[in-house]
Amino acid sequence: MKRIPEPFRIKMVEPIKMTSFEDRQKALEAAGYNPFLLKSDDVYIDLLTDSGTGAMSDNQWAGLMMGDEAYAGSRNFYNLKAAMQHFFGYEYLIPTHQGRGAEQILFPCLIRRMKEVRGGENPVFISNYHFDTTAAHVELNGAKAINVVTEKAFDTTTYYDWKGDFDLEKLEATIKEHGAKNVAAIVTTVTCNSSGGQPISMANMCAVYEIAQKNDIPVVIDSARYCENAYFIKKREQGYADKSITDIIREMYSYGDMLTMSAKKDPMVNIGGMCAIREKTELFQAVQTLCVPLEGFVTYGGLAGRDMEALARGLYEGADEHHLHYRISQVEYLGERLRAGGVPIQYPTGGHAVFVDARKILPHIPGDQFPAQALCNALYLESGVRAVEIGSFLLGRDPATGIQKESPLELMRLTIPRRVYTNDHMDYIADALIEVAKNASSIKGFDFDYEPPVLRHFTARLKPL
Ligand code: PM9
Repeated sequence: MKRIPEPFRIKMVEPIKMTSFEDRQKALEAAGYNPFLLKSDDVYIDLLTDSGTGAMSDNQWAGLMMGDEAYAGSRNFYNLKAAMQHFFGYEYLIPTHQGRGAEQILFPCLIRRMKEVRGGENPVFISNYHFDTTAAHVELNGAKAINVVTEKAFDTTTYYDWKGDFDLEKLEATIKEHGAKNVAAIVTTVTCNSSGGQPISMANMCAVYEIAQKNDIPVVIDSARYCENAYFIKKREQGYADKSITDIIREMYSYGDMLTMSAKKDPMVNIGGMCAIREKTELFQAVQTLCVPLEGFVTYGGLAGRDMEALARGLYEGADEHHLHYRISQVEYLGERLRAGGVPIQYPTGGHAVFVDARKILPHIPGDQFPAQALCNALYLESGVRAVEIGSFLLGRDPATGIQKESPLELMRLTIPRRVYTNDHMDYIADALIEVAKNASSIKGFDFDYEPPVLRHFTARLKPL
């Protein structure tokens, strides 16, 4: 597997330090065996998330000095709006502090619109896969979050180009079952984080939009990793090899009516998000109205002017093809090294992370003892690498019955921050995990010491069994 050299020079460094096995044992115990509760200083390589952890460029840092911190009408808002229109073609922008900020102001308005305009009573959202905060905002607003991703996503060993695609038959059947008037929105997540950072094809996005239009349902594009999705389309889908990433992004967003974005991912800012709507409708006015008390005035939405400037510049850098080629190749390199070392992963490797199939490595640990969490803890102890669980621990309980939901997959996500770690770091991670997997039979499961009622994986404490 070829290593693509970094398309940047390193101008500033941030020291990281390796700790001893004993230090890590103590740190993990103090953190209740939940890597979210570790201190960053106790981590050598941090693969918890690619969200807000990327390295900004000199151009973005320079943008911070150009902040116009006027309370209203900051010039940076207009720069952001111009960049947003350039890529997405949506005219109406509301900045937010991050992705969930956009969800919290848009989703209640979509539900109200569904009730008042379309006469629905029992709101549901349908997605290829709702990310956990997205599902939480759906549920906090009294609606149901239904996922209809292709079944192929759950077969980690078999290669499939589009493991982020909607199962179109299931989508139509779900609309029929609940009644179109009750579907507050269809959420197209690009790339599909929960199925392994897997892309959705242009053909599938187009078909989803046709179904939505036929049923008068709005389509929201959850846009955390839209550039990575566009790159996969360019590389894998017939007819796109000669198109620019910008043109591919524009076509992708022609198959949606609005977007929410966690800008902490592809546009490489440490904080920021957006909600944008194609047309000026009552919906836009309702979202703006909610933005003021929940996020901030409509031209800053919780962001400083300087943050909006860094984001405006990041939208261009995230869509640069050289950057994307290196980015996707680095993640793929780690995936291929692990596969060569006998570690089972979601295959092909996703855009932002390698998802390791913990169920296959630890078949002796049942779902309710959190095998992927156990693997994260074992990897941390071995190497100081912090990964994150995407499985039963994250999924939680059915809010109606309190019973642990059954997770289709138990995954450990090795999430690669953008422009932060070198290819040598990838080798270190691969060597460590291959070693852990060799001794998997000695790894044990976990039970709760403390379990919060909502989004429990962030703050829960565990005890080893
Ligand atoms: N995703 C992630 O690590 C960060 C939070 S959990 C450590 O994958 C999608 C597809 C996401 C996402 C966050 C959000 C929420 C929405 N959609 O974190 O609020 O992957 O900016 O975005 C995380 P914010």
